[in-house]
Amino acid sequence: MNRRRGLNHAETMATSLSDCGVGWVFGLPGGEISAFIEACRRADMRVVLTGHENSAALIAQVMGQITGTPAVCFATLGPGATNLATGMANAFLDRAPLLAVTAQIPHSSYASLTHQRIAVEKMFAPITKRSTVIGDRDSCELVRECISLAIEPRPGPVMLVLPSDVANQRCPCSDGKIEPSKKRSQVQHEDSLLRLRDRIAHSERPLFLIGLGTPMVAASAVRTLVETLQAPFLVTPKVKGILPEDHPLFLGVASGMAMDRDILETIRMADLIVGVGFDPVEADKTWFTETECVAIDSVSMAEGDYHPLEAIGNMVSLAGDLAGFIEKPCPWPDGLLEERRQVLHRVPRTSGGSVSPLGLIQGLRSTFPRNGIVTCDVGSHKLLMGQFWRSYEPGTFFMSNGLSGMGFGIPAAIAAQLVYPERAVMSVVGDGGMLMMAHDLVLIRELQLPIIIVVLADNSLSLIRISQERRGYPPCAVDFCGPRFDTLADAFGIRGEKATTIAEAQLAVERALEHQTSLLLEVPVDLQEYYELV
Ligand SMILES: Cc1ncc(C[n+]2csc(CCOP(=O)(O)OP(=O)(O)O)c2C)c(N)n1
Repeated sequence: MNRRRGLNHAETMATSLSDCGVGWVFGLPGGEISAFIEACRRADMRVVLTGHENSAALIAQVMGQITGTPAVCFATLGPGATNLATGMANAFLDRAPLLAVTAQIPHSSYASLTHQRIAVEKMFAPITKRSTVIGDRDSCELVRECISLAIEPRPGPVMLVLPSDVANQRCPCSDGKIEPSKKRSQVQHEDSLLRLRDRIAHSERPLFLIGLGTPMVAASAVRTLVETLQAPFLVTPKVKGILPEDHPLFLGVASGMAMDRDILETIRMADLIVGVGFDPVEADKTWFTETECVAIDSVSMAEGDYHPLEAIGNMVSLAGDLAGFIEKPCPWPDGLLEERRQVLHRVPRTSGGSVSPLGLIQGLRSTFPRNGIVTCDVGSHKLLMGQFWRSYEPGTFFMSNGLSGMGFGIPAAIAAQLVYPERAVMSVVGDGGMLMMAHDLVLIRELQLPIIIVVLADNSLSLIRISQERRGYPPCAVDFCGPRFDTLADAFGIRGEKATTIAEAQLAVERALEHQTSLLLEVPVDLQEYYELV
């Protein structure tokens, strides 16, 4: 007896999601999505209200990234769906597994009703791996297919559009037992791996570039590969911590972070880039047109101007096999290695009335546990966090870098804290990003999450201010008079503090860590330092 017989589409979707291990559903409802919400509630999933659909999409995708099982975000039709767009685009370009469900006006009145009618499935097609309307087939099969699609490389978002009348209609049910869909078999190409090995053997100064396609489980195999060749490595921001950044072969963080000119010079000094899960979606410059590249990855990354000699397959086996094929190490000269390491060394600015952002980041790092999880938002502070925050373990650093969308930092911290209630979680954000996502404070309080948010307050969208000035324009529409973030936090029922020195900031963070309480810490920073570092 098929236990799904007689269920409607909403119930079938919810049951299938739950059967696939989906435990969390985030969103902001409208009346038309009610049947789906009720079905999720009955299927024992946690249904969580967010203050904006973008937060729902961001929380769910970071949760999916950490756990490997997609979480769900939902929205109502029309404006609810359009509000999901930035979060979905973020999942698309940051390669994060995510399943979204939006309502749609009833199928029966679609042709006649124009109020709130947006062709949601078409709107989301370019920013999802698949975008489709529920109704003409078994929703259980469809949900399972979509979950597999969201997870398989490159991971990404899938959109399911549920017309409100279809939600309550009986779902056609395939009689046979539905097996969980199998992952595609990973074919390993030994020939390409050997060609790649030969190319590495002919190189004099290879440089590893480890990117977001490297799964956490491959960390140890990748470390063996790097240490076997004894060549230095760069990481991209989205995979910070995959190898410890106090490793003697670590030469910095590539892809548009602070000190990018120095990183590009390091890249130019190499005669071969060995990409490991490197995805050019993180590169804001096309240095790969001038430098020869080889790469291992789970899917081909060849696109645009990036055409490396690739070996495609399971990343753990590829890294392990390649390490086994390497006949002799190829280290860089000691002096050069040291010089490239030193070039990134920067001393925080001491002049200026307010706190140095770099000094603050270094101070926070020394206070925060080695395995603590940190997220950041988008802006000047992100470029410093990417380069100067030291990460030591896989999965301990999160930023938006494919889309680079403001608003990412706090939802990402919420996801991390929900997955790891016992671990220290901190989000470092600009004041612009904080204001954009202030509604998330409601959720932090509601779920009693001991997240520490540090706001680098400079009363400016500083990255854009700098960009305008570098283009020869006076600053326009970038400066603002921010609120007192400590009192804002109080208004939300969260502890708020203001620190005017690095030592005060460290003390506040230490206290919050000790008492495991949430904290919104405002630190007025000196934006002049950004002009020197970004
Ligand atoms: C949603 C979105 N809108 C606009 C931008 C363009 N943008 C990039 S950084 C930035 C400024 C962020 O300001 P703030 O949060 O104060 O951080 P800061 O630059 O001062 O560190 C803006 C507007 C963006 N990336 N994402």
